[in-house]
Amino acid sequence: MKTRITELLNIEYPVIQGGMAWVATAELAAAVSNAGGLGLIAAGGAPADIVREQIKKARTLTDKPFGVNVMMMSPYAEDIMNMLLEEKPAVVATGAGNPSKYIPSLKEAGIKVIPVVASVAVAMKMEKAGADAIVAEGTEAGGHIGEITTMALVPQIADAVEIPVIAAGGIVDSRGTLAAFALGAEGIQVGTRFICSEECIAHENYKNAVIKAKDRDAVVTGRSTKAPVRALKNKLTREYERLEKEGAPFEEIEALGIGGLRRAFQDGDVEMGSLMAGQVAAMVNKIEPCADIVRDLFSGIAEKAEKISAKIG
Ligand code: TUI
Repeated sequence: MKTRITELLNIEYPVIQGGMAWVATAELAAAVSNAGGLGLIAAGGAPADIVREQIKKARTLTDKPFGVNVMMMSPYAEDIMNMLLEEKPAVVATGAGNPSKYIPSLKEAGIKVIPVVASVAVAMKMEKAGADAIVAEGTEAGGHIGEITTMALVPQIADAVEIPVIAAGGIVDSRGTLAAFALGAEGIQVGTRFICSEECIAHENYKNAVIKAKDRDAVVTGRSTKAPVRALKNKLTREYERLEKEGAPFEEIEALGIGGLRRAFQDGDVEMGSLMAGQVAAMVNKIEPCADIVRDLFSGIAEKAEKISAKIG
């Protein structure tokens, strides 16, 4: 396949692995890059030296380009950006905030910058600030989310910017890939399906929870505190819902979530852990190697497009 994304990133398939905190380690990133996509190490809430170690580890596992996703709300975001200027990964992706002030120095270091956004206005701001591409992430995604669906967001962002657009949120198989291209994207970002890869080191309880999930199980909490997060329904999300309904103080609601990611991904606590996952969790049914996932995401899309074309005349 050849799109502006494969050309920009020097990769075989236009797929980026989502920057999932705790899940997206050096092992997963290297496996996705070795499979011909672009793997990302998620910095999440980790300090810069830990992220640097992950980059060094990934370099022992792959010769292919990979990136680092920086969560802009992290207290370590600035430290991490400074470390990245030294380590120079091929790509820096960002989420949950505005990376504008870091873009000039990243680009000067030869690093490609790809912000994840959930609105047209922010996409335009990122293009102006010098982003190389943009991930348009719909509300179907897991984790911290915006309000607009992938179906509505991707074409609006594709119309509003010149730089290539990567669609994210709700993409789990080659039907989603084809739909993303139909909406004007030139690449896809996939998170949830990679949780259930062999190379992902997340706890097996968490992987099994994704595999067991049904269509309505990936629920949103935190709307009342303006920090909506999509995760699989469990004791934690029910507790959240109760506190939100009672109008509990902001601090009490927030306190509930602290450590939730670690509890899920590291300890395998499927009751009080935050099992972040997208709406397509229901469509992930097995654990398989990243190479099989990447191949399947693009399998037969030309034939599928032809079938549709024949159907609609
Ligand atoms: O960032 C994500 N997904 C995430 S981050 C995360 S860690 C976290 N954990 C608990 C609570 C909150 C965060 C888990 N999942 N996706 C990308 C994304 N970025 N979606 C929306 C945005 C975004 C939001 C605001 C990007 C930019 C922005 O503001 C830009 C501006 O101009 O201020």
